[in-house]
Amino acid sequence: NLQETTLALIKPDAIQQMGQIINSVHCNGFVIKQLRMCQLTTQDAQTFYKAHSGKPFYGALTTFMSSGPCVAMELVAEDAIKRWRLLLGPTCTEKAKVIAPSSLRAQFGTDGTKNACHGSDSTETAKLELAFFFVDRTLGSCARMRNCTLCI
Ligand code: YYY
Ligand code: MG
Repeated sequence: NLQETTLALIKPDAIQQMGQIINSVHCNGFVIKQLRMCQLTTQDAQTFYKAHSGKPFYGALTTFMSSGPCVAMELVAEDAIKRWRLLLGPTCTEKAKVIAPSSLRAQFGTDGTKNACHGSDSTETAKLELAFFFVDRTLGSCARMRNCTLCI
């Protein structure tokens, strides 16, 4: 029954649908505590997904994640980690379309790698992933990441 926080990402393939995705965030009872839009470098993407390094999809995943802007959100809700992943649906978009057609990945994903959104999978990863995106808490400074194509 405790309020919990999780890291949610809108990935580059779904950035044009951010309005609909943020609407789902609100409709499903999540509160947005922090939000930023940024473009990861390949190195940032490799660090974020380092748990998957060595897997056959790692190269395609990190190339995709650095191919355009992401929206990162700190979401707060009761049971936020589990409930956000439930709203995401299965990792593979094709599978999501079959078994969870109203999930975010079914609605907005492209394929097994370009799957619209991310959610932390445990309290430990949520803490690490939130620190990855929201380290800069200085009021009034530009918190953009290196090589952000929105500004250069
Ligand atoms: O946590 P979740 O995103 O649902 O899946 P993970 O198993 O942690 O994989 C991270 C990320 O890697 C996934 O969102 C897409 C991509 N991926 C892939 O491209 N191909 C796979 N067979 C498995 C995962
Ligand atoms: Mg994962």
